Amino acid sequence: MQTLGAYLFEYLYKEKKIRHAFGLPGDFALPTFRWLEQSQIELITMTHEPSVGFAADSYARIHGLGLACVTYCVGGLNMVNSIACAYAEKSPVIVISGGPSILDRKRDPLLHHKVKTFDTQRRIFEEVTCANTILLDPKTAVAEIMRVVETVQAECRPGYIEIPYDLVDLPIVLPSSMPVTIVSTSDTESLDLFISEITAHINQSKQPVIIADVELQRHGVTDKAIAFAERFSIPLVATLLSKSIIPETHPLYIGVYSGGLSEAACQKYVEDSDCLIMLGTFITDVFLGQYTANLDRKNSIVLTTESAALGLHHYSDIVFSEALDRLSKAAITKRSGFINPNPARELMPLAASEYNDPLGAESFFHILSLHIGQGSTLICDTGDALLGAIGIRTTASKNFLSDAYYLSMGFAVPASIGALAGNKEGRVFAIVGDGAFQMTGMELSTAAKYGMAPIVLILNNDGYGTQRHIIDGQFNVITMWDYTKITDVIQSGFSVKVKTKKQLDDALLQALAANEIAVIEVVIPRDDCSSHLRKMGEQLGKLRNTQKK
Ligand SMILES: Cc1ncc(C[n+]2csc(CCOP(=O)(O)OP(=O)(O)O)c2C)c(N)n1
Ligand SMILES: [Mg+2]
Repeated sequence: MQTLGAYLFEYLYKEKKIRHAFGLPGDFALPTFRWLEQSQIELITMTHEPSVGFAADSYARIHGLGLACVTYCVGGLNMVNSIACAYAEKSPVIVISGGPSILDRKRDPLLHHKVKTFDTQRRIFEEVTCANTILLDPKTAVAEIMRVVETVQAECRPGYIEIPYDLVDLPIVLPSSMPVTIVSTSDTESLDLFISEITAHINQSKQPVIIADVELQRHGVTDKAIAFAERFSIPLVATLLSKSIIPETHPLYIGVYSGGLSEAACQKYVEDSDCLIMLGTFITDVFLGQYTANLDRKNSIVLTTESAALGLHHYSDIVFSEALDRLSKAAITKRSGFINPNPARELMPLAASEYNDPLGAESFFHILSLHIGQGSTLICDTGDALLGAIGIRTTASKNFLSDAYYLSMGFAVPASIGALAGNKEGRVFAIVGDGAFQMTGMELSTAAKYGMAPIVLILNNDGYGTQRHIIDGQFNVITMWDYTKITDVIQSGFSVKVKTKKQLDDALLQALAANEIAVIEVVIPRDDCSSHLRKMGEQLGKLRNTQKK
């Protein structure tokens, strides 16, 4: 008879195709980690739990399901922010935490790591997961595991499984019948009406445009949206959160829309549209460019996993993927003569006359674009590392990752480990501010341990640059580090500090030629930033600086 531990990881490997797990053990979780290590899943142990969560999140965004294993409270609670990020941005991560034994729970001593009640950690995770369980009975454990994992997959949000350390070695009882996956279907009348009304609306519009957003990627239906766009020749934009789910060199692709933070031609096209087709869109303040957006709500079509609407008319019981299928077959008139107002442009290599120019945020992104080859992945942390990337075009699809809605600092370096796990081709670039690097940059130690070779670009603008544009004070000052010493600390890879355009260009060539960790400290003048960050700072300054009002 199989034990719970053996069953759990075999199920996740065989049925759910999970190949890597990210974790950090502790005594309550050690018996579970032993089963994990004996399974076919490759375990990557990291230096700190926030990083475990971010790595599992990025792995989930790429592979469809992530796994984060931690110990009780000290580990799990350390990871709440990362799992909150995965919840907010719809990333399906399974959290497995060790926990006190069933006997401990009966005796009820002040057990180490316990906070308030034995249930505290589960209740906290209830807020940031779509399903949760504490496995207290071997007879129901299998059904409980399946319930949580299936819900995670269906909702694309994290789930929580806590395993008492004594239970994991016990034989499990397989349920007599396996739970049946319920496939939801649309109300046909509602779906017919929705499709016929939006078809008429699209046909009578002059300038329809699709906003292709994050739910398309998370629910594996991006291809349906692209097929719809191509079939009727309707242009598309992405958002910062969905950037690169549409290949950024696609002739119908206009750029990233983010209200007043967008590139001007992209913003104008979207805001002049008399028919916005929002597919899988999160209407966030980032999407709205901190409320600088000027969108025509009455003429918008919204289709997400949670709603279907045309203007202010809402349609109930419509399944996202079914409606997308129907859209491609609808009687929509194919358009002709679309002239892309913001096409992908051929990038100009550096001219010799620019070699000694000092670097700035904009020139950094220009030079970086020259080096992002086919198959490479770009991961951007919060700050100018993200906002500055709005205008760059990646060459392949699905190779841009960031927590562009939740905006937690510290995402990029650990996420690069998640992206490198199981990645045999293409390089992974992590772009990170100096402030964010001070949060999780030490995770490069994990990259060294597993022979991974991320290229890390630290944008050193001497502190919390983004916040200086909102409200400045001593709180935005951080200690200046000698960032290039990090490779001495971890005794792996090479590092270089660059101040001019040519130095950056050379450093990137060197990094790409070497198959080891590369850390490039990019010195950006303290008062410089991308135009996107400047605009966002001005706008957030107006909103947050209430003393000025
Ligand atoms: C975990 C976390 N803590 C605090 C913040 C608030 N915050 C937003 S931007 C920022 C400064 C970022 O500094 P840095 O990483 O150097 O990037 P820069 O703004 O300079 O480009 C801070 C502290 C946050 N977003 N996430
Ligand atoms: Mg900074």
